Parts: sequence; structure tokens; C-alpha cells
Amino acid sequence: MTLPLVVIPTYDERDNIGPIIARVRAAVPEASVLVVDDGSPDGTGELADELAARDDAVHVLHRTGKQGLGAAYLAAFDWALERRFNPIVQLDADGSHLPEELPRLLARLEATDASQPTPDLVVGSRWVDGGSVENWPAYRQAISRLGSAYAHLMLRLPARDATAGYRVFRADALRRIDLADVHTRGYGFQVDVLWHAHRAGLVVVEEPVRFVERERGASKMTVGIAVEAAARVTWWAIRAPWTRRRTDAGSAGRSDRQVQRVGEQPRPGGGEAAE
Ligand SMILES: Nc1nc2c(ncn2[C@@H]2O[C@H](COP(=O)(O)OP(=O)(O)O)[C@@H](O)[C@H]2O)c(=O)[nH]1
Ligand SMILES: [Mg+2]
Repeated sequence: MTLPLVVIPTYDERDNIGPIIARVRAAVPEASVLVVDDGSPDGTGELADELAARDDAVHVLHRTGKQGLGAAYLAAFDWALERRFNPIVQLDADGSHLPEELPRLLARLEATDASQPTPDLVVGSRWVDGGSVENWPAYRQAISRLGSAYAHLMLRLPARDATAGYRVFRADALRRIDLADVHTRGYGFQVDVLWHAHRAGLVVVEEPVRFVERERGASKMTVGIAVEAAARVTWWAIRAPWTRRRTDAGSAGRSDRQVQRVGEQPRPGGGEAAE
């Protein structure tokens, strides 16, 4: 039985969080939503609590202080896997990832052709035929294209859009990734997880998406985040020949890594999803 969960990380997304949750719930009514807020100063977390109080399918994970997108997603993955959600979706709060395209991404997770292996991870890709980016300044496009091309070349990653943040994971596939070994806390997290997925032998497919730059609020992208990602990709590529690629499902199991889970909102009927 599928029980989709859409994870939405937020930092200062007060104007965006209501509309994006509404769009997700309209596009995929059976999907639950988990907002992961890093103590946004603008009150996004409190607003998310209000929305969760009105809708049992909406949950909020509060974390103390801005700890990075990667850290937020790692905490969310633990939360989701403990509650047996499947599949698990990554989606930005700012509307760049269109919830209206989610049914197509979810459908792609089911193999339509018996001769093809069933996908484990669907990457919503800007840089494949049919994919696009709207309203992004040229420099952002250049960083994204160059970064993806560099990661693809250095690591032979199974996706053209290595930094894409719109993703759908099969839960059991996510369990096969050694998340305890994912140390990137900024946006390089996306590349880091893809690299680990590749080495764990996951079947990764790309589905074209329209990426629409945010209209409200500010991007949290910084030069430091891009530099962290580039440095790590280079380091992984250098180290790759000496690290074993794990293709057997059992060997890349999850560890007992502790994640911070502050102020999780237990509510009647919420969160403890059925099998
Ligand atoms: N919880 C959490 N969310 C974050 C953090 N940094 C960014 N985000 C969220 O991650 C998503 C993507 O960030 P954004 O600034 O739009 O990145 P851009 O699209 O690359 O410019 C948005 O929903 C942000 O609110 C963080 O440190 N913690
Ligand atoms: Mg954005």
C-alpha cells in the first residue's frame, strides 16, 4: 500500500507555505505533508502548526536554528521511514517545484515496461529534453548547469540534473542508502545523496520538470554553499577508486545515527501512518 509523504523544508517561507501545501494536497490528495522548519524568524513554523491543526495529513518537524537543507532532509527521512511512509517526495516551499507535476513523477516510480527495472528514485530534471527553467537569472542557470555537468563528469552520476531538489524515493530504496555517510549540509546534499544512491546500486531515472523561480521570499543559496558542493564532488571523485561501490542491498544499511528532533508535533490521528 502506498502512503506518499511530501517533505517541504522551510526557512523564512511564511508567504509560501500555505499556498504550496494547498497545491500539494489538491494535486495528490492521498499524500501527507511534512514541513521541516529550522526555527524560521518570520514565523513559518508557527503558521505551519496552524495549518497542521486544521488538516490531519499535515505534520511539522521543528528544528532549532538554521542547520542547512541537508540536515533538514536527513531528519525528515528518519521521521518518514519510522512511520512507514512510501514513497517519500522532496519539494521546495517556494513553488519552484510544481506540485501539479507530482502525479507524473509518482507514476514514473512504477515501471511501465516489464523489460525495464523498477525505478528506485525519480529525479525531476531541468536539464533533460522537456525540462525547463523559468525566471532564473543567467548566473544561476550557469551555476546549476556547470555544477551538474561537473558532478556528472567527475562521478559518472546517473542523472543529468545532479543538483535537482525535486525527487521521489521509494522508501525501501532510501533505506539502502547509507545516509549516515551523507555529510553535506548545504544544497550539495542533493549531489551527495545521488552519489550514495548510485553507489548503493539504486535505479535512478529522470523525469523532465518545469522549474519556476520563486515569486515571494528570498533564495538561501550562497557562494559558500556552491563552493562546499564543488569541493566535496572533487574530493569524492579523487577518493572514488579506493572506496567500494556497494551494490548489494543489505550492505548499506542505516546506522543508529542520531538526529535532532525538536518539538515534533504529536497530534491525534497524525503521523502514525498505517502500513
Ligand atoms: N529547513 C530548512 N530549509 C531550508 C534551509 N535552506 C533552504 N531551505 C529551504 O529549501 C528550499 C530551497 O531553498 P531556496 O532558497 O529556494 O533555494 P534555491 O531554489 O536554490 O534558490 C526552500 O523551501 C527553502 O526554504 C535550511 O537551512 N533549513
Ligand atoms: Mg528556490
